[in-house]
Amino acid sequence: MIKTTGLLIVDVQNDFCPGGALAVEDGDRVVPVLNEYARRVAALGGPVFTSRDWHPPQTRHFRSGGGPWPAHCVQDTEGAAFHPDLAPPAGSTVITKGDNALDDGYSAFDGHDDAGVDLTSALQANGVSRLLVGGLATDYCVHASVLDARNNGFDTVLLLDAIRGIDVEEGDVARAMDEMLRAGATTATLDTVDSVIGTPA
Ligand code: VGL
Ligand code: ZN
Repeated sequence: MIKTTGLLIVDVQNDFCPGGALAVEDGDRVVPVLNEYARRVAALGGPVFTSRDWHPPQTRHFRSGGGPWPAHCVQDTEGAAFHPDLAPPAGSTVITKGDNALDDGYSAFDGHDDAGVDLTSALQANGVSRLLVGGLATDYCVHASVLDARNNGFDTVLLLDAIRGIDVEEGDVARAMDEMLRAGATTATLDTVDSVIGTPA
């Protein structure tokens, strides 16, 4: 059976890149790699989704509201904008999450497109059965999104060369990796992904 492959690019936003409010070390290094994955998926006719953390100024997610994080990715700020070099193909879909003051919105599957359609429905509408996942941060939003992708029945491929983590506590990234693999995620890199997703005929 031919599988349609989609790509989910998680939270490649200025605040998660060096210089940002919640910078992930080397977070910006995923950008050119993800652009190449996006090119390959689009060449196969697959859809590309880019999620964005999109918090209101006051939210339970921030320390100011009792949560764990400094303010980051506040709606309509420069920090919430996608990294300027991220170049998803025309027709890609933005998935907004964390936009409710009561929700952390770690998972892209808790988000919605501009029409309010959730990610699972959007993937199903595109016939996607296999989902490649990369972006930021490995131990938070990538982790939550990969586990939800598995729970929603998608073949889920974690892109090892296109993720970076925070490691608030040392070992967080390793634990997150372990959980994603135990949940049935497989892995690929740019060197191996063509053997997973195929190449254009
Ligand atoms: C994220 C912490 C707080 C993420 C978002 O995108 O991984 N991490 N909000
Ligand atoms: Zn956040």
